[in-house]
Amino acid sequence: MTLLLLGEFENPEIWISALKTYQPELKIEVYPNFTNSSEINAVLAWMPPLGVIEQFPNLKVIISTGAGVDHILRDPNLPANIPIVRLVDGSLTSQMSEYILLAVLQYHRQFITYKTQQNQGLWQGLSPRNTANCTVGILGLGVLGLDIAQKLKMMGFAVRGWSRTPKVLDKINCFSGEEEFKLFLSECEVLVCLLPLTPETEGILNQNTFSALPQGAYLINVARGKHLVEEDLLNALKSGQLSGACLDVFQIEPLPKDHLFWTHPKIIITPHIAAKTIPACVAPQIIDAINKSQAGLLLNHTVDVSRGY
Ligand code: NDP
Ligand code: OXD
Repeated sequence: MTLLLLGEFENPEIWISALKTYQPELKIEVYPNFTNSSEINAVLAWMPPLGVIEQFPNLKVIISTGAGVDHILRDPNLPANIPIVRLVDGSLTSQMSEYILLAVLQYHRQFITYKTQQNQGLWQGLSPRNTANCTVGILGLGVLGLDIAQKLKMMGFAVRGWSRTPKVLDKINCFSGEEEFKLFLSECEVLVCLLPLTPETEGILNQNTFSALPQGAYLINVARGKHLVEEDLLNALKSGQLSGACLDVFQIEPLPKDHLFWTHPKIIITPHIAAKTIPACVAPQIIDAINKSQAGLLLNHTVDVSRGY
């Protein structure tokens, strides 16, 4: 049984060592260096090169090294009927919630203005804001969206969420489907995007969405760069419809050196680090997926390819 690491891996050795801690006898190869395509039974992938996965006739499972799977599903030649598994992991969830909490609090407690005032040597308190009056809207109430929704609720924010299917959650105002999208947006002072990238969600952070938000709303995008129409964001910041944005993901990554976002005074950027997979934390679930797929058992966290997530 052989596992192939395929695509972008900053440090394959760390992955190999983490996986071998749990299954020392597992044979692991790193693309493009593999011995025999018919020996590959499992692929662990991040941004796999297109057209490669279909070359393995005895493949039993494709595993994403992250929570998202858009980077795998973009391959038009994926073999049908091979299960795709994504990671659901406590360390990913808590990193994501920490990042969003930081971004929400930075906006809510006006740290960006205080930093400007510091640069000007200005000692001046701004009007305090009542947390209960600040509505944070979460696009996507899945594993990650639900966790941050609950944490923000515990901190006293008014929280609402939007999902594809209806949900009922304690003290979180839930909306679903296209028909309730505008109603959901109408009170979001802060909008957080935690949707998977699918044909339905691509470009969802656009001028129509921004104009349905209260004036001066703040945007946090931690999902995928392709959710955001970047030009629409720049226009909304210029007009004051949005007061600022915190972005972790971009249409092109790494963000090109000459991109306007780098120096925009109302935009905070980070290099796709909101929640980074820690190999030692996720190795057990990867080994479990490999072993179950070989034994023909039911796998956890499989993706519904027809839904795209
Ligand atoms: P889940 O699959 O658990 O949740 C997805 C949520 O989005 C669900 O609530 C789902 O609705 C909702 N959704 C999907 N499609 C639509 C739609 N068309 N309309 C309305 N709601 C929709 O995903 P996770 O929470 O685990 O992860 C979300 C995304 O976060 C990942 O796909 C990835 O892109 C991104 N991510 C980014 C990271 C970073 O470092 N920046 C790190 C990790 C993840 P329903 O509940 O009805 O199914
Ligand atoms: C993920 C990511 O999907 O890091 O896990 O973006």
